[in-house]
Amino acid sequence: MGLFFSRLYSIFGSEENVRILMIGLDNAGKTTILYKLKLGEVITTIPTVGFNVETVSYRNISFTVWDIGGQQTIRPLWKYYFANTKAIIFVVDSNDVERVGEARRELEILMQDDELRDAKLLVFANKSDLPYAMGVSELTDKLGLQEFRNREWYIQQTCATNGAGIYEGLDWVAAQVSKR
Ligand code: G3D
Ligand code: MG
Repeated sequence: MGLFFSRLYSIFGSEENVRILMIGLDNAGKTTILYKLKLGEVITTIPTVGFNVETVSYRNISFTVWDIGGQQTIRPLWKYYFANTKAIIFVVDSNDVERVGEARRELEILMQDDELRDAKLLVFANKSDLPYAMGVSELTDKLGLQEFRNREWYIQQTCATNGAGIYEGLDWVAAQVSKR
């Protein structure tokens, strides 16, 4: 069992249904990250056509993953996953200059959701190993992170394929949620 889950359990053990959501455009690297974490068995559910949800659970804590972007019709379903969300991990492909605007719009919509108002925001600037990957300051700017003034947020460079940066980011999440 991952250290991350044990830390969360020591913080939220007595609460019901604690959630961490990992979201981003398709191809950002979410599924790769999920398996890299080796948290346990990944369960894939398809609540409706075109909406795949991957979940790893440990006691009352679940780590839930799905793709966003270009699917307005299923957006109303998201809210079923928003209750008790402690943190959102937004994964972006640092190498995809063409879709960073789309990623920003999706992130803005997410951050406006009332259910998520207290959730911490961790951004994984993934695929940082690729030669033309945007750096943290460029992505901070392109994603408009400075505009989230009432939110605790942090951006971490990652490479999901070799695991670099993932635990540093999760440590930030665990430290933030323990401050509540
Ligand atoms: P998603 O779940 O967000 O849709 P995936 O994304 O985890 O399926 O990853 C999409 C593709 O990007 C995969 O390649 C995966 O190996 C690759 N990828 C993920 N993270 C990184 C990274 O940090 N660096 C590099 N170079 N590639 C990464 P394939 O070829 O399997 O589609
Ligand atoms: Mg995936």
